Amino acid sequence: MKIIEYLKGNFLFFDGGMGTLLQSAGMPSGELPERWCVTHRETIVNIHKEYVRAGSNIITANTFGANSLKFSDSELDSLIGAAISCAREAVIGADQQTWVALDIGPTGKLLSPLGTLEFEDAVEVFAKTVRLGVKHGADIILIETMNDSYETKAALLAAKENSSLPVFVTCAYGEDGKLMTGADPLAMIALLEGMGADAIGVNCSQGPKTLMGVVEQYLKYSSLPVIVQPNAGIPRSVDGKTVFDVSAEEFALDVCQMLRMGVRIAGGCCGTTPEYIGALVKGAADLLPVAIEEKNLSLVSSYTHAVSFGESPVLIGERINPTGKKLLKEALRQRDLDYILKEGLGQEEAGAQVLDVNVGLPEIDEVKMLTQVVRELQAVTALPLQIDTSSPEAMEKALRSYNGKAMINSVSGKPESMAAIFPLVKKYGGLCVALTLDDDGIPNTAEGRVKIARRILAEAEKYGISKKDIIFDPLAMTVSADPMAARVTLDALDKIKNDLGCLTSLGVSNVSFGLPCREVITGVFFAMALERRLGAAIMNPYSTEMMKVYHSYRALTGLDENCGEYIEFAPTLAEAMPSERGKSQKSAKLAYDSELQEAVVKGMKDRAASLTRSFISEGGSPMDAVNCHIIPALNIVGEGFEKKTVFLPSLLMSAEAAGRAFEVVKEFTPKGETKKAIVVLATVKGDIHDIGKNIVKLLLENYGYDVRDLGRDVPPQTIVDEAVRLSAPVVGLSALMTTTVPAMEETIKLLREQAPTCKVVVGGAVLTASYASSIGADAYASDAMEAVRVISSF
Ligand code: B1M
Repeated sequence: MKIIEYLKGNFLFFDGGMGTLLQSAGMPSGELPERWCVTHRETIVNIHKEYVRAGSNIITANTFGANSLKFSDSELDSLIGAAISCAREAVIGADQQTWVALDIGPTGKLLSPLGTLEFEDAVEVFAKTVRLGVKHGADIILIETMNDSYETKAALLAAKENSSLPVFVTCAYGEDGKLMTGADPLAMIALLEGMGADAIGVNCSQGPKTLMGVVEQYLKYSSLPVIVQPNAGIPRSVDGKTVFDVSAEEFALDVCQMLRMGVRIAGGCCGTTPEYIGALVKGAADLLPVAIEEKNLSLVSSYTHAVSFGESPVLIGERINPTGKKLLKEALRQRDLDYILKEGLGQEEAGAQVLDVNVGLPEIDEVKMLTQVVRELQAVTALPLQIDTSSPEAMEKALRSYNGKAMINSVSGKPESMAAIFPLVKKYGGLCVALTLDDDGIPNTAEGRVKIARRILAEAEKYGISKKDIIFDPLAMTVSADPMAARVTLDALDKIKNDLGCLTSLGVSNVSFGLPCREVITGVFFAMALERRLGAAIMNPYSTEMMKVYHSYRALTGLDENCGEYIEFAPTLAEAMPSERGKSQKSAKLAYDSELQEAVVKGMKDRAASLTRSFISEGGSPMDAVNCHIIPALNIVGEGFEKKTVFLPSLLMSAEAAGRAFEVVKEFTPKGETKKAIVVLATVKGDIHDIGKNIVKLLLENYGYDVRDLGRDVPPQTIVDEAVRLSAPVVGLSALMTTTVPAMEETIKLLREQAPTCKVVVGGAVLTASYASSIGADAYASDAMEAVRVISSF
């Protein structure tokens, strides 16, 4: 029986951990486990057999790290072939139905712009593994332990483009219930369901109890079979051995509870053994699978979160669209991306929940520009994007690069439009805006528009696109040209909602074209549309009239609990009492002391560099740019990161923006003339923070020191060797994390043994003077200037 058929009426059991068992079988640390499929075939087959005996239906081939970044093409071929044949051999004669899964884990590299691996290169890395999995006869593909939404998308895309096998996807969530790069469960559900995964869920992470909250969310929001494969608790190191806290019985009890709640596929991850899977299968013997319900959620998502349509109206910022916007047109011609990013961030601050992105101008290469703008925007804002283009080629490229499930603007009732856009919706996922117009134009009756909507729905169904992923725009026409225009659109909204049971969206601003005081008419039209349960409005979030309507509507319809958001919004209005207006100005001013600080916090690289240049050109000192703007900005993101309001991607983007600003500071800081002593400088082993160290370097050079910068993550012995080789009188060490201070201590110990005359100065946010002396440093410097003073005093 095909696995998807089997799943309809049964639980499926995966196997458990492989790594722990290989270690107990004597695999030395540092060895790539996939090689054991060839070098220790019998061991691998026996482990698989034990899982088969324990009751596993799915045997996971030992291919977790089998990718072309680690192995040559020919070795990859033979390892994947061997791994699948080991699993295949093990399932011969099994009592239960079994399938062999090609296992795909993360590449271990961050994708650009956070890291160095380009999205399309990641797709190709996964594609090679998938093609070999298909060649060697895998039954299903398991993409697992994913901790970044973008990489997960690359892997799923590769699986879909290179095979027709069922694809299961599981992600590893942290204690905060999010992926390492910030995605919450709903964001992943939107992305993975949109792209057509067959089953989704969680693996690895911590023990089953800690994962309960994440599992509940999967069960509540996903319409697919949910998978759970937890670790046997959190790994700890005892006497050099990794141990896990959750016993097989406890594990089975908790995972069986998840099966009762609705989980369909279960197994184990790190620390689990055949004993755990045996206990789980036994515990589930009397349980019946819970029926899987269609949740009918209309979702779009970004790399952090999803926006759900239907309950509360969604505001889609319309400002990134060159129509009628001179400055934006000019910015597009000049490729001034900062202008566009600012427009995006401004709308986010003003309250938009999704950003429309349209860069269509006849004189620019739209395919290239749209993809670039999407990639840059999604690096600085967490808002989902609505990709708005009439070019199917530009749409496809942008959807491919998009990190989430996008809104697709748009398809129409024209056959060629549906033929071009629906395959993209099916392949990449998306909430598709459908315009009620066709080859005969826009009907001037509500019935005519609804007729087109029906046709669009029927055609979408042929592609396997469900109506929850279509949102109709019955088109707001200009009331000054046709007095009945607004009426017809509003009637069409009603009918689409009530007769077809579909969502609606409107670009509301067009209604007032050609009239004075447009915002007044647009605002009232918006209110009338909301009353007809408009699902989303493409609108100007800077418009006070529109925001007044939006907040009042939510307060009046019970969508704004205790009118909390309205109360927060009211003081920003001109009609607010003078005392309240004061408050509004304060809140409108936001938390940033300067534009440069804001640019670094928001990760706007070019802008951070150009603002630093202006700051210094206008008389500010380079070190003031660092101390008064760049460092405070990094402190803001650092605090946010600690409080979990800022995620790793934003932290990286801010660090990059700080780096670019710092490059400008360097340009304006001439090196000192006289060569003083050599200073060997490094960030210690395990620590990749180097912004502070680079500032120390800059100032030391400025004061004439001959700095030999060894970079970051530098092993203790390398630092010592260099100090000895250069007979350096001073070594400077930087460490930013509590976990890397021991490496600093270790370096100092080695220096004392091998370069006893060398003085050591240490610094970094986690250190204090007393701690520095406790680890044997000669001196501590709280900042770069202090480092210069201390070194001069040696
Ligand atoms: Co990370 N990070 N980070 N980070 N990061 C911190 C340090 C953290 C405090 C954030 C937080 O949680 N609040 C936290 C450490 C917690 C702890 O251990 N107490 C942290 C973490 C946890 C992490 C990761 C583990 C996150 C993850 O992956 N889950 C990861 C670690 C990777 C690793 O190192 N193995 C990570 C990664 C990163 C980025 C890559 C994204 C980026 C670094 C980019 C880069 O450096 N190229 C980054 C950043 C930017 C930060 C924060 C926000 C800012 C650090 C910074 O550059 N400050 C930071 C939070 C914070 O500090 N507010 C944070 C500005 C810099 C000028 O200050 O380096 O202190 P600082 O240098 C000062 C002084 O300390 C002194 O002079 C400098 C100038 O005045 N000084 C010296 C420094 N070295 C000196 C040496 C001297 C003398 C003076 O003599 C030789």
